[in-house]
Amino acid sequence: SESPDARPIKQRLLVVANRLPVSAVRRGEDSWSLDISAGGLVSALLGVKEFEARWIGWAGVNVPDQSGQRSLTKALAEKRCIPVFLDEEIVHQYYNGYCNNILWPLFHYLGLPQEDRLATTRSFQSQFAAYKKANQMFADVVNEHYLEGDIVWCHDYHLMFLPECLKKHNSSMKVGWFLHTPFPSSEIHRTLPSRSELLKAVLAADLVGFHTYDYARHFVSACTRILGLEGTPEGVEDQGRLTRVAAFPIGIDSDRFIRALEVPKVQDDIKELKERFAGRKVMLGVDRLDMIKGIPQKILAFEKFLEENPYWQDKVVLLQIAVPTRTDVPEYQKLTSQVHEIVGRINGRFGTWSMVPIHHLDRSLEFHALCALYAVTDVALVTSLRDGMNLVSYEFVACQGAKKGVLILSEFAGAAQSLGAGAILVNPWNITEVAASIGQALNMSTEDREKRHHHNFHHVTSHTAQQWAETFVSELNDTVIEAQLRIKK
Ligand code: ADQ
Repeated sequence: SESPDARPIKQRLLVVANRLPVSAVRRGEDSWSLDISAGGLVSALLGVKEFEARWIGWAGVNVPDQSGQRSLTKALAEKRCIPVFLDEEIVHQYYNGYCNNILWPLFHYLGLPQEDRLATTRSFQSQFAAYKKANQMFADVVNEHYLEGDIVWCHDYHLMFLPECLKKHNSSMKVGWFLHTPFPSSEIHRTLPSRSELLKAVLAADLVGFHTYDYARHFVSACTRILGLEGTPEGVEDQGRLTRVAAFPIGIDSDRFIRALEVPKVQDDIKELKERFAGRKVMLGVDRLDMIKGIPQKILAFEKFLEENPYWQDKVVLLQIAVPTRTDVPEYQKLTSQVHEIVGRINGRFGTWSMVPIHHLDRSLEFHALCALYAVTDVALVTSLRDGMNLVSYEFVACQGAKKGVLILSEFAGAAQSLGAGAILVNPWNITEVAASIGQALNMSTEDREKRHHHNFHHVTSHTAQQWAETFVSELNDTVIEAQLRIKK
């Protein structure tokens, strides 16, 4: 779609995220296989038709040699992806260290164990230095590929420094930043030694977006209380310059899920699953195996429900699918064995020779298999302790056109603000309450289920990922134009 003089016809959108939407695996000296991940962000941006999107990010591999870097860059160019090369030491300090050991738990209100907390305090400065250095490396790649008029959209907690790096180099660049996790209360944020630097760096953007109004409000409070700036209904003002701050709740590509249910293989899977679990209600949990997802709490609540409701003991099954993440980190290994231990105990306690109450899989499911599972589920259990949005709840609703099952949803997931009226909202820390809500869901009248489902289905199909991306990008365009008009006046 480029004109003969090589200037793009459509406005270009440079999407900068820590990870590219493809994973590269080296097959030979100069040969690469590229695995495209069809995540929410990818399909969201495929739907943004009036912009030509390019991706900038890390491909997830260490490529120390020049020739490998050249061949990977070439292979990725065909997918409209531009790599940022990070070496092992940077990945260790920036990604594993500052991003995942400090920002991730903090933004989700999770404390670290005492010994980790002390170790983290000691390594804080070097990790923060690596974080800034990595952000500058992303900025260098953006600057190299930027053409005047491009829009630059930075994503997530990995790249909070990026807006400042970009604006320092070129103050007329249109820069937006979106956070996929919660932004915590300012009282939590102010415990970060680098609290002010991070806030100032984000404020360099023209538009700053969050999933919910609450996260946006927390961010504005942090800027007013920690930096002493002025919060306005529009955003944050610093000596006459406004950074617009707003909520842009993400969605999913709901059509993709609805269409998948028509695929013959999916229909076969649905039939098979229905036969396998005939006579039992199916409950489902689908999560990355992360502390924030509240998986042990969910399983303990299910145990309590079985304990208090002997009638249901052989009439309900919980399928918990947990994709392992960060398997090299001791905390995550501990979580895995904890979950295995609880599942084993409950299955030993309530199982028989012919059935067990919990099927737990430590793996990722392929898209079509996941859709079939969503479709046969009677009750979905999303019990995140904190979650920016939680797309699993949206995907479940999209696949429930026939069944109209019930969603039990944590009040600490961003999704509670959009699907709250249709779901049963719970406090995931309160196992008694979650157990009671399982009973309520299983016994719910058809009329009530349908009413709740329609509410949620309408929301999920009318607030899609494509609309989310379009709204953010066009607001970013408008924000910049308004700011220019203000300066002219
Ligand atoms: P995540 O924490 O990854 O995302 P979520 O929003 O639920 O959480 O998205 C997970 C995605 O992975 C879903 O598309 C789901 O289908 C898929 N997935 C999860 N488990 C799977 C399994 N076992 N097999 C196959 N697929 C699986 C972060 C934030 C969220 C925010 C999103 C988007 O933490 O709060 O909603 O980004 O902004």
